[in-house]
Amino acid sequence: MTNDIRNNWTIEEIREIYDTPILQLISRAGEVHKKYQATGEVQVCTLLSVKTGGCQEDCSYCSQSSRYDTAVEAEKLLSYEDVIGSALDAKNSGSTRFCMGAAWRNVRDNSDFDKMIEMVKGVNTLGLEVCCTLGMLTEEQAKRLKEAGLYAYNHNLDTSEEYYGNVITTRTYGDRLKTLDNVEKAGLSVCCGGIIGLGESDDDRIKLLHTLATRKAHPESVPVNALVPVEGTPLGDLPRVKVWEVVRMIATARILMPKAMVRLSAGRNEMSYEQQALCFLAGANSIFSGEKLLTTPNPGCDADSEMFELLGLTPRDSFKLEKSEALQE
Ligand code: SAM
Ligand code: DTB
Ligand code: SF4
Repeated sequence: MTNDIRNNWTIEEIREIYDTPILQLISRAGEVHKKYQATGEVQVCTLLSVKTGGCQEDCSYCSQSSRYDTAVEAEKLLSYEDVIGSALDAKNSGSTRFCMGAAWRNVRDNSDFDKMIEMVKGVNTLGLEVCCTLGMLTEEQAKRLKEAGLYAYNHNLDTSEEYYGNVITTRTYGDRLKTLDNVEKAGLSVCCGGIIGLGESDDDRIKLLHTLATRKAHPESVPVNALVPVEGTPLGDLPRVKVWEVVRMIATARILMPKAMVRLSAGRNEMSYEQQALCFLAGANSIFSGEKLLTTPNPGCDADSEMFELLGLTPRDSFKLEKSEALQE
């Protein structure tokens, strides 16, 4: 394993990895993990929906699209004080990354964006890695966020380019890729992953991983979400994916992108500690903590503390990459 940071993976190579018998796959991913990551260390992150619901987009999995009749009501942007209060709580409960989400199609140059900029500044001063997920944005908007102290931007590709139109019709895969380029140009850390369980095939998952792993620079962060079926959405009746599928996706991502943080994201609420342990063995090294993700339930802090204790996991420090690079200089 000398040359394992590669961005010339072929679909066939990825398929071969993805199709490996599961225990062999976990074992190989574990070797890569041991070489590039601190085994047993898991970053704890907190999500906050700062602008909930009323979104114009038609993402067929989403509780926040105004096109579907779900239990989520449209709300206004949260106040600066509320957001900073939540960030402080997150820090005090052990989170090192704070991600603010808005149900926007794209960022607009309006007073809400000015307020977001202030929130980013405020959270940054708390010493947390600040992340935002606000929909599509321009290079100028990405630069403004960077100057305010934003560390990372989350923008998922969700699935393969071929399957995308079955899930979302109000924007294209190309639109998403353009935003990722803008995020990169602004010097922000890229967080980009997907969802499994949307009715896609294994080939669609392989193609998504191919798109991520053949970018000039791998995303620093790759969230793997399992669909949380939401009543009222077109995908509300789909069955939940099997844990083996989550493990397979995580392990393949770990092998393809050894240095990335692979985040076990949506879907954890239905997973036992044993099932989550398999995900950590397969290379996941981050979770979202707290009783809510953006709008759906998540295991609370008490359950997660118990799991960390049981599995002997330690929470990862913030800005670890930068700190280790500074030491090497
Ligand atoms: N509006 C912004 C956007 O779409 O980029 C940011 C918020 S959006 C809710 C963030 C990501 O959450 C989506 O890209 C999707 O991958 C994930 N997500 C949303 N609803 C989900 C669900 N029901 N189950 C699993 N993942 C979900
Ligand atoms: C990501 O990939 N997963 C997180 C984070 N990025 C923003 C969001 C999951 C949302 C799950 C559905 C909800 O709670 O509304
Ligand atoms: Fe809007 Fe994002 Fe939900 Fe799509 S995923 S409907 S863009 S909030």
